[in-house]
Amino acid sequence: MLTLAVSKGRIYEEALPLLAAAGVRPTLDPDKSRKLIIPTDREDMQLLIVRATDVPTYVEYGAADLGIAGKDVLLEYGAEGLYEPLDLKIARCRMMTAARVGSSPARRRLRVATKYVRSAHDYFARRGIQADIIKLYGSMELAPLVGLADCIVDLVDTGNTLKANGLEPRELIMEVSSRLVVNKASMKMKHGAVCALIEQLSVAVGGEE
Ligand code: PRT
Ligand code: MG
Repeated sequence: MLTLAVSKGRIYEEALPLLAAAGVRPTLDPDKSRKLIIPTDREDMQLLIVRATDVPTYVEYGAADLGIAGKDVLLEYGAEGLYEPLDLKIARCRMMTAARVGSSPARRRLRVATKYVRSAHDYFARRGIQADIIKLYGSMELAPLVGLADCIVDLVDTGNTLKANGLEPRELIMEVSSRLVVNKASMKMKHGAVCALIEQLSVAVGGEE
């Protein structure tokens, strides 16, 4: 049995066609069912519905053989304990800094609010900028409006969320997409099945990997 951990929402929606091309079709809709273990029409494969940020945990500990997670999540988690064999090129967005429209650079030590503490820290350190990183769990856009921070680091897709809150994107930190991750022991113990799936997904993505 192969188990794949995936989050509901945009990653799940965009992964469905790729999984279907690899012959994996869920037999339940996780939005209509309360079940967290979703069978598929492949008897040797099931899906686990978990929070996006929990995907690496399930895979590293072997509770799932495989997973699909955003590069943003993998960098925060520290993915040394996982293989990352394939860029699925789905759920794409950009990790960016953003600040109030027209605001000038802070004259004191920069304060940055984000849920991406590690990526933000690395980004400002690489650029030689001293910054205090303030960890938030959501509604980051609020922080610059109420003086909690000078800027934020967040994911941007259409830019509508920033705009609606009087913020503008500033610097691009990285392009983000979702990756297939594999448990290290599963890669050895279930080598044939895991590699066959990687190959099928790779063809579906249309990449040369
Ligand atoms: O939402 P929930 O709290 O359940 O969990 P989650 O936010 O971790 O999951 P989900 O499904 O929202 O995001 C899963 C993954 O999708 C992320 O880890 C990213 O890799 C990827 N992704 C792609 C995005 C976006 N695009 C995105 N736009 N994740 C979040 N957003 C958010 C962004 O944080 C901001 O709040 O959408 C808003 C910006 O969108 P625009 O279009 O207004 O710019
Ligand atoms: Mg979300």
